[in-house]
Amino acid sequence: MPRHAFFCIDGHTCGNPVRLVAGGAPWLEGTTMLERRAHFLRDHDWIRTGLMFEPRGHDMMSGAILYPPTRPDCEIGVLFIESSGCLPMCGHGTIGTITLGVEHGLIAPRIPGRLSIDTPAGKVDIAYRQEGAHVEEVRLTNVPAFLHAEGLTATVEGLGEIVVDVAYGGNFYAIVEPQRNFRDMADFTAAQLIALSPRLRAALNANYDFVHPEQPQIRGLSHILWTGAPTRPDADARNAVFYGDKAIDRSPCGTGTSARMAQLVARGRLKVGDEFRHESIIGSIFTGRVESATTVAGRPAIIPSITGWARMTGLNTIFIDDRDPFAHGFVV
Ligand code: PYC
Repeated sequence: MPRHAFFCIDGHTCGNPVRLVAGGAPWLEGTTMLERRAHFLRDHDWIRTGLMFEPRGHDMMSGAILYPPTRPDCEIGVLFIESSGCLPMCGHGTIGTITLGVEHGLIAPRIPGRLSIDTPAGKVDIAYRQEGAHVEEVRLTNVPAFLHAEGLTATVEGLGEIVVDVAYGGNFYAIVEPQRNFRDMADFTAAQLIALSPRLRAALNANYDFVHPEQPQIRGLSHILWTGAPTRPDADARNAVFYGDKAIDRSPCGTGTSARMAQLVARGRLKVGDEFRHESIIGSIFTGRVESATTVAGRPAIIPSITGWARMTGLNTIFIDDRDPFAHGFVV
């Protein structure tokens, strides 16, 4: 059959899309989700590009595929698929996946409202609040987050010299705080941030190494987190997270908020037990919390949690037809 069908549940988490693939995904080999991710990227990446890019998706498209877990302490395995690749971990993707998966009976926790998921980045604990048929809120307790490097510099055409800290929260983030050549994300349009971000990311990746000290398969700076003052009285800070080639996260970014909290703890601006309410570019909020302190390869780290909500937008049977010249998607 030249036509492949994928049964998807579409939704969004605080504004950023989540396409949960509920049927049609391939079997993957591997004893960890990181190994399965490598198999998917090697042999099946056309499914990601076909479902994420135009004409079936768009620049911001993001989703997940459910698998049996590879570890006994998790109920379900999750492979994240995005326009940017297969992220080790995705916060908004997790909140959307749990919401859509539980509401449709694809995820059945042993204890109502609680489960653990097996992600390429590691085990992530979930607590969710369900009212009737609907999941109202999801809290994820993330993999350890840590400040990886401080005060890295890069020269960015259009901005000049920029100094960043790089922190890990499931992906590596360059965090751009107020400085001589950057005041606040509010001074830029989304299009301007999309133009500047790849230059900053390329300059940092060219000059520095970003490798997880315990999981060397997780490497490379993928995301830029531009900071700003909140516009909502109930938020502590605002951010615009750039990912992929043209995407600005519409949600407050779960792994980005985790990385930001790790950086703020390392800098003495947050402590264990503190909450951090992060506002997105469109005004939606994730509530972060510094749950506890830990270490990663001997360096200080935190266990962050992120709370947010998601809503379903529709059921979507998507065809990828081998005869279609745009079967595997395109980027303009
Ligand atoms: O919520 O972790 C996140 C995320 C990463 C990229 C887009 N969203």
